[in-house]
Amino acid sequence: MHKKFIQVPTELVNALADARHVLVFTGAGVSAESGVSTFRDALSGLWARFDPMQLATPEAFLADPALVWGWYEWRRQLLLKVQPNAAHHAIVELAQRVPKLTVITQNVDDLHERAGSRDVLHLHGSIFNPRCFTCAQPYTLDRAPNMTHEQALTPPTCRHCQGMIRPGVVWFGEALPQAEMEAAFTAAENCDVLLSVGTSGVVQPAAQIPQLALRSGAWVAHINPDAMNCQHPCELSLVGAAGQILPLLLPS
Ligand code: BV8
Ligand code: ZN
Repeated sequence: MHKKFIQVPTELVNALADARHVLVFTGAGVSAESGVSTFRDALSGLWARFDPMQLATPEAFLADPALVWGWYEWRRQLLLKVQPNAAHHAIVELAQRVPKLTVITQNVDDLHERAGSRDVLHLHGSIFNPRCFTCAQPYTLDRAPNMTHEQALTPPTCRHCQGMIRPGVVWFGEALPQAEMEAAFTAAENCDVLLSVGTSGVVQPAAQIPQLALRSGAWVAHINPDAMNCQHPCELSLVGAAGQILPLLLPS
């Protein structure tokens, strides 16, 4: 297969070279080349009959704690077996070449941190930080779940109040963490370039971040195998995989 040459628009090359503050906003697509299925990919096995929107809710957890806890433990176990990919590493490299870089992610994995990114803002929490559903006390997961196949798994109980332990993620219908939200919106208002990497831009309120950056005068580049329809003169769509495109954007 001939290697597709991706032409990086000069405006973006120049904007990155002059940028004081770059914001990288990521979704599930940034982890796709690590082998992590994106959020909208069909769920597998036990959960195949569900839409993630139905399972990633407090109601679904209360209705069937083992079904939902099992799904997260299965995902956590898979995450323990994968590595950050070229996209995560390019973001770490970019941070060395610009005065200030902020990473904001919708993902609940820790691949940015494992690649070396620092102070990553998790708008939707982390699959590695469970807490008590009742008293919100953090719970320490002592090891990888020994799941050989997709299965329902009874959640542990809280050592403080015997409540059920839940994943430390933001479910649909739940508020995003206030501090991370505010920091993300402030970064969007103050950045010179926002790279939106691997997100379908469907989930609110996170999806407002690229729009806020555009309105504040930043360049916004969407990096996604799906072309994004750009409405604004400073909005670009770079069509391709994050692991291929991000290394091309690194200022010399
Ligand atoms: C809230 C954690 C209020 C769980 C997640 C306005 C209008 C309509 C609805 C709403 C609205 N405001 C709020 C809502 C409701 C809802 C919502 O947005 N619904 C949508 C779906 C219509 N929002 C909420 O409920 C939010 N809460 O608003 O609360 C409130 C306020 C006060 C008090 C109480 C309540 C909470 C939303 C958070 C939900 N939790 N995750 C978990 O992970 O299990 S969101 C979930 O979707 C993931 O975090 C995921 O990251 C996120 C977004 O999806 P993407 O990251 O974009 O992933 P997706 O699969 O969609 O796309 C992947 C993309 O990658 C694709 O475009 C693909 O082409 C691309 N790609 C593939 N390969 C590559 C690639 N790109 C680059 N390189 C590749 N190799
Ligand atoms: Zn508790």
